[in-house]
Amino acid sequence: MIQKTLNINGVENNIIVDPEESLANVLRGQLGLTGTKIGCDQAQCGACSVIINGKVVRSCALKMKKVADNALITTIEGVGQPDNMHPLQLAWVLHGGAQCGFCSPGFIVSAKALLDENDNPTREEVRDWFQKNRNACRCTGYKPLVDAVMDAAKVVRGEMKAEELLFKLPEESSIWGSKYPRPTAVAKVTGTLDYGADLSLKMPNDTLHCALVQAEVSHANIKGVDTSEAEKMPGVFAVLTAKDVKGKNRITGLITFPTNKGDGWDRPILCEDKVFQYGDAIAIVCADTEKNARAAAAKVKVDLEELPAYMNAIDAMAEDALEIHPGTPNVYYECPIKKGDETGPIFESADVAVEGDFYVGRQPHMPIEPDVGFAYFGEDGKLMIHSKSIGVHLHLLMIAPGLGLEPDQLALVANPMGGTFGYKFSPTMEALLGVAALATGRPVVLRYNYYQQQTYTGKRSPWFMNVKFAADKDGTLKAMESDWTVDHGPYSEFGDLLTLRGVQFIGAGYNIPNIRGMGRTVCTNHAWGSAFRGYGSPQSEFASEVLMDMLAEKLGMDPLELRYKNVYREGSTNPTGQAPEVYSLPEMLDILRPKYKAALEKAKAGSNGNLKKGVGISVGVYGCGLDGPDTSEAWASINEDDTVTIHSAWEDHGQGADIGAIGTAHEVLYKAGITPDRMRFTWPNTATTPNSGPAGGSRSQVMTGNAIKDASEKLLAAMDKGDGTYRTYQEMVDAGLETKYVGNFTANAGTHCDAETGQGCPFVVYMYGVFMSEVTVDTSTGETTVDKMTLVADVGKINNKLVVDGQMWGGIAQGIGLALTEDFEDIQKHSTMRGAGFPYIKQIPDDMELLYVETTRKDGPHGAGGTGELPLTCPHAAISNAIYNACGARVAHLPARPEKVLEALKN
Ligand code: MCN
Ligand code: FES
Ligand code: FES
Repeated sequence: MIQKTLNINGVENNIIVDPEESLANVLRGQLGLTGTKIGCDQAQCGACSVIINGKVVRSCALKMKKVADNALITTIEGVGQPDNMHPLQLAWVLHGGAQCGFCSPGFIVSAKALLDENDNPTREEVRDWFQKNRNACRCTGYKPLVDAVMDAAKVVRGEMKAEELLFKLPEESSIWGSKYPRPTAVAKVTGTLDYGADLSLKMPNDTLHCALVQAEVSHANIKGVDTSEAEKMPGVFAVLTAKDVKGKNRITGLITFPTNKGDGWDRPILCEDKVFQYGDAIAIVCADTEKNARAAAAKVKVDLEELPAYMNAIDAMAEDALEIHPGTPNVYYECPIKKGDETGPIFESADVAVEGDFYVGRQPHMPIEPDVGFAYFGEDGKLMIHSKSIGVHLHLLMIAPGLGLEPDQLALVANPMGGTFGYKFSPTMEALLGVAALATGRPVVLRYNYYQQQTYTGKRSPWFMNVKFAADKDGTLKAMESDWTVDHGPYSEFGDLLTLRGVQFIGAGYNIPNIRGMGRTVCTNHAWGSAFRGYGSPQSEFASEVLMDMLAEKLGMDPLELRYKNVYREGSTNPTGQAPEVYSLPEMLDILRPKYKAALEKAKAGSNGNLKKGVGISVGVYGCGLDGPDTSEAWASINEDDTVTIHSAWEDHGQGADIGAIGTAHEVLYKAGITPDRMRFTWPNTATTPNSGPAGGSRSQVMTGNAIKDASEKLLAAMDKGDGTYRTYQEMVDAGLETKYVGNFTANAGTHCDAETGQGCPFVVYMYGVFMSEVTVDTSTGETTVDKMTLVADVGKINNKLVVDGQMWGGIAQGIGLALTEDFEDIQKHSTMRGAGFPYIKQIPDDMELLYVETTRKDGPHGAGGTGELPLTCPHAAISNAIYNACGARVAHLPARPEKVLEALKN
């Protein structure tokens, strides 16, 4: 141990520290300054940025022995406090810079150092700064962060008053459609919002820290587990294996279709006799500190008999491949699509036909916050599990039997989260925490490091697709044939639902009267497939959108005009035979057309030597909801202090459940004079909040929004005195009226798709987008730069413009990553953010244009549709099409890394 004297945020601290400990851990663990976050813990994300003697430093990578005595350190807490915010923090709130907010303290600290050095930076200098300091954001697409720095700089220079950075309430009282900042924004930008790892540092002293013993091979039989050495390690309280699990020791996918050949009970909590994928948990060590737990975990000996590992669907489908789950074929689910007439004869007589093979890869979610959770027993003896769950009620039912608990013996709570992008639609560590708490009777904490985040959470499932179009010579689509194979990793949960997305979204956006096709889900030994923003649409639509361009070329037609001819209009049906609820695509293409023509001209003029410029477009469509008659519940109550609480389990990954709930309710309740600052929301907790369903499938604004609207309308009606005035809480009580109202919604027009034909009305509301990408390809290196992205979007009426803009920018940025760099194919190489191709600021264009067509959705609250997944439906197809337009390289196998572009150029 060494003693250090540090000046932190103007206060001298004399502290005793381990010289090998990181500054980030000392700030957070010893000094309680949890505003400094730890994301990657590998100097790659900037979440831990602090200023030391005027320089930005990533404190996770700085050992205490290297910190100079008397160093002047500024953390986010020293930049500004909630009641005295720095202009950067004000600007972050105003521009919606904090979505999940996990990166915000690091960015703001970094920007503070920039402005201290240069109070008049250009936008490019701001971008260079964040690039140099490795500040990474997964939610915002960076643009609003640069906007915020530019505004804050004006205040620092004295050209703008700080008050101008405060949101002004619109005069007409309604905040619907406005840029009202989300209620959690101030806590996020000041580092005062506690995320899972922050909360776990504040747990009681008898809390145990867990570490996992994980498989380091992808497929094996387990012959024995020897925990004896680990049990003797310092600080160890217990080493738990499958035999310590009281229940079924399985997590179930719950909603498997009857045609699924498995039983849905294929995912162990702790592996018993087999390892199914790299990283599978075999044992849990519970100890006094995380360090001791991890050291002991390394001493557990696992005797394995390695088996052939099937690392992709094609290998797992081979004749001689072993069944990964003995008794269940590796191809365990198939779903056909049959719409209209047989397509064979149509293809034979068609004027034109095109065919292509496509692949969209294993995109990793890469939230900045790695997975984290804790568990303990509540006063009533209930096992409480806090995590990043985005489906608390769903996950409770998925894990309870495995733990041997009745559902009412367990409660799941969602912590504030640093992004999930869908990986938390699957339970990750919840059941492991449950096992540890049940076996030890103590509070337990489990934190994944970034390596575990990458290697042992679900990933986007790779799809291999073959699609064909038949068309008339005027470009009218006549038929489609499709075949798709989904590599879902070893666990079946939601795999069939994902595969069904191929039925629903290959060819979406176009009226294709006749379709035949077949999709299949394949069990493999690579990372298990979990939901990822877009959920099947980025795979499905990549195929049909690149094929549309191939068809346009064959017909000698412009790609935009070919799409214009075929998009949904009155009388059209989508691939599942459902009439679209709105027909906005023609209008959206009309809006894009002049911009597209100008972009083509600009590209032609701008190409120079090896630097070829090109323009590509694509259409994106996705549904809002869980297939069929999706349902949600929410409550509205008036409180003693005359504030209103909206109770729901709308989980907030970072997308904005807080403002989603409040904005939707306020549009009803402002009539009673309730201002948004007098409205509260709830953090999801199965014991105290209603079952609003998971925050996936871009369903919450529509489903939970409708339930909130219903509850709010009932509350408003009860408050209404009938003379234009409204009751207070006390007047409600005096009048004998309830103060809490239950709201419900069921999407009654929704029907499940037929198992034989895929026909049905799976969603009552859809989102529509038209993407345009402008790129430069360096034909000497194969490197692609995205210069500009444009999105014309119809997500119905907009609840909160700040949120929706932010969703679009952030989703497009993930689409650029999907198109060009992101992958998790190579378990070791792709186990870090940088290794997996995380897009930093310079990879994302500053020029991103958003245009909206707000068509009222009759089934959405106040006309709103969903939004979260639209921006990641198909931006990558526009980029691939732009690469072709630039240089003639058709890359249909993503990501389009330079070597693939060069290879395609040769062909
Ligand atoms: N919204 C709006 N107006 C509309 C539609 C939506 O203002 N017409 C707002 C909503 O109020 C909400 C947000 O947009 O704040 C997204 O709403 P919705 O589309 O209903 O989606 P969910 O709330 O169900 O969120 C999930 C969705 C999904 S499925 C993924 S994955 C995803 C996403 O949202 N993960 C995200 N966006 C994300 N954003 C961040 N920052 N982090 C994630 O992990
Ligand atoms: Fe330190 Fe990522 S750079 S946590
Ligand atoms: Fe930047 Fe979520 S707001 S990572």
